Amino acid sequence: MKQKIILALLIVFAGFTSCKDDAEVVLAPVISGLEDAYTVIEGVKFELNPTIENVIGATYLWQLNGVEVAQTQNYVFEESNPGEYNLIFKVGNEGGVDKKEITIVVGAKDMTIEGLAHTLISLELPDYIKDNGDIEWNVLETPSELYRFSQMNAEEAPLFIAAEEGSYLLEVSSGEMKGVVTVVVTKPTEAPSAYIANVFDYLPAPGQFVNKIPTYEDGNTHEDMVAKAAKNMVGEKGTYITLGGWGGYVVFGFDHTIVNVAGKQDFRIEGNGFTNSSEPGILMVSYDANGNGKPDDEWYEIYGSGSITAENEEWYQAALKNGNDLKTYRNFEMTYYKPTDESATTNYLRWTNNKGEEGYKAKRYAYPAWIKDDKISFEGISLAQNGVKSGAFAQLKSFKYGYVDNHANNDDRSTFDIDWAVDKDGNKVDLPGINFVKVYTGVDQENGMLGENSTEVGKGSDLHLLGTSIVTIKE
Ligand SMILES: [Ca+2]
Ligand SMILES: [Ca+2]
Ligand SMILES: [Ca+2]
Repeated sequence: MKQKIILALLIVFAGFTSCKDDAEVVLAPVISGLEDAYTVIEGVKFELNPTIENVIGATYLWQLNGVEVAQTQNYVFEESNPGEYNLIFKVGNEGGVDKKEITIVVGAKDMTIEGLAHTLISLELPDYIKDNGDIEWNVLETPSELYRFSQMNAEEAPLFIAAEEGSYLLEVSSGEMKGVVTVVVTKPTEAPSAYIANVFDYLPAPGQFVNKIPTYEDGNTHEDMVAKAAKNMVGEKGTYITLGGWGGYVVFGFDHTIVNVAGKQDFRIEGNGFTNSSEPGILMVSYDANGNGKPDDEWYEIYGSGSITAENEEWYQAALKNGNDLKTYRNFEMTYYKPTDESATTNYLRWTNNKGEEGYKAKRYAYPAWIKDDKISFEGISLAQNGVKSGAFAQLKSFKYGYVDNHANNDDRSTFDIDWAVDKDGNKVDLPGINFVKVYTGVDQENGMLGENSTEVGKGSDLHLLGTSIVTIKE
């Protein structure tokens, strides 16, 4: 019996030593079946099932962000905080150790943002992504094409707006991290008006119909005249007012944001233009970026066909022969002086401009009677002179597109695409929509009996609210 035990011990010992001697044959474990990176959704269990070769005598270790979390072959990952996680899996035995490092990105569950139709909606970035770089947005699915996703304010939050109710699905991503943002757009309790709702300011430059359309009455203040302009222009039955000569302007707005639908004209502004009676007014537009309901935000110019040059207009050669000044002055300034002598028959109303020119306007050009200042100055763009003599009269030729009072009211070219807007450096901008419009007379020209080129501005409307679909005009 004793011998047997000794023998057994010897065998065990021999076996032990032979194990030692055969160390090369105990192979180190090898991990496979794991990716370098995974993306998962917050709060969702995710099981990692690695395949291990050479498991004899193996021990397992999982570390999440440097902290041991398991000693099993499989590991179930679950995190409720979106972000990036570092997971290390180690398997070891006498033969050695294998190690796999994995990045797991936890994305947020779908996020919902609610807002009203015809109203700007700020898309606040989800917390898990807001400090990341390379943020990208995609519009996945929309119930209507009447919407705009705008990167205008992207550093803080992109802007979204829709003209129709429904759920608009967007995707936001930063590298591997992705989330779905659903914008739920509901109807406002009070239906917005499709037409101009407010006139904020009105200052015509001297002109034939100044003090007449609208009518000035003794004692009227500037505020009174702005209210009279509003009385004409606001609503479905809006009619026009005159802006007088070059630079005269009106500022008005809508009770909602007109959506800048991609590839579509967005709004119409009426005047009293018709063929050979075009008195183009330049448009500036803005949206209520600071949300105070007032037009005190950055203005953007609507780039029309003649905003840089009139060379592409059909009447260019005829106007050249007529002796017109066909330059576009991008930084034009003009000052009109209040007449001091109403009995004067000549040298009645003095004007100067920043081209070094000066002169007098005849008595039929009236200075706005409610303005007490002895001069008024305007600055902006001066378009090529479009009036061409024809017999005893002049034909006021139309620019191709992009101006008020330039084509008949029912012509599609009396409508505008907000995507024509450019910033002060001439760069295209991604406006989500507009709340406010400024129109000013764009041509400085007198046309004999017809008088000065003076823009008339009337009713304005939101094409999308009216259900009018006009594809963006190219020429
Ligand atoms: Ca548009
Ligand atoms: Ca504002
Ligand atoms: Ca007109």
